[in-house]
Amino acid sequence: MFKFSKLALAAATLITLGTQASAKDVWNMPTPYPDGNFHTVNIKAFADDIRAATNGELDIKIHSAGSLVKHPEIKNAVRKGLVPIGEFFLSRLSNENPVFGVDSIPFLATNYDDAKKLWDASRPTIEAELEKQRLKVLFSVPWPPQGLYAKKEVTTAGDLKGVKMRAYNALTERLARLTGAVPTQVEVPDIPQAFATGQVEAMITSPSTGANSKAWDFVSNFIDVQAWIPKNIVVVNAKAYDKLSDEAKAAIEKAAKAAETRGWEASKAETAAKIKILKDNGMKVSTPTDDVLAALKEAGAKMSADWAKESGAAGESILSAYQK
Ligand code: PCA
Repeated sequence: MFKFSKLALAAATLITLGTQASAKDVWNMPTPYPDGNFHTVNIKAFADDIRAATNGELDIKIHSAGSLVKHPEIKNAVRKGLVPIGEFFLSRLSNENPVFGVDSIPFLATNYDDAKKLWDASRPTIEAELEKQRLKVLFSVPWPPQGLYAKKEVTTAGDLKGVKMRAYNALTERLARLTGAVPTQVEVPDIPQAFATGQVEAMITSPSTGANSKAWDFVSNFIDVQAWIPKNIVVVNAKAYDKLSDEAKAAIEKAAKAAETRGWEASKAETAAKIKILKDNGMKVSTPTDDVLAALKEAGAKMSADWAKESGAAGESILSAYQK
């Protein structure tokens, strides 16, 4: 009897140790985008840095392309502690709170300098809002500027009417509607299938996602609109973070800073490299006609006005910090 309880005690101790950071921690990390995508590559380097800095005590395993948790569920999975850490597309959360969507307002920030300014201006609010959900922001990395992919040529505003348009959040849905297109939500891994089955015939996304999806298999035109520069964000469950040793926390902080800097640089390099791949594979790459640009800008202006109304004082303070 005595022997047994001693054994039970030892087992209980082991189990307790297993949940503490001093033992080896394996963290499963869901991400939405494919292995070859530059965000995923950047996150793998982030995990490698942490593994090296902690001598393998904190081992982050990446599960890309929604393979462990589907994109729409990633934020809540981290929030609930089903996984300790995850990546998602920040402006997906604009339904919860418009401040999360500020980087996806058409034509507000369309080059990297402005996108960086907008991130600096919005980061404190976004961090505070996510902190309310016990989510700690580690880093955020932009996609290249968003452009229009279409099966048919789009040279006039009228060419967008009735077009079945892939959307990736509430804002792209709204933009599609405002230009007369018909939106459908499709996650990145499902893009080729959605085009192949005729569910969609156009989309607004980056040269990266176009090239990663082999867009030339299903569309011929890329119009380099440079309409906005949206971001992915990596967050950690605050409770899981708090349990870590000081050493592991420091390793995460350092790796996160490096990942943000590296990711922004990778994104800039990605833009021209992936446009070249689109061209090399026979796609027609063009700049928007005045008519198409005017239609998109008109829609963008409506969306900006709506956003300002919906986001209230929080939005106002982000915009005034951005415009400084
Ligand atoms: N690619 C992702 C988000 C923005 C982008 O460039 C997507 O198309 O869903």
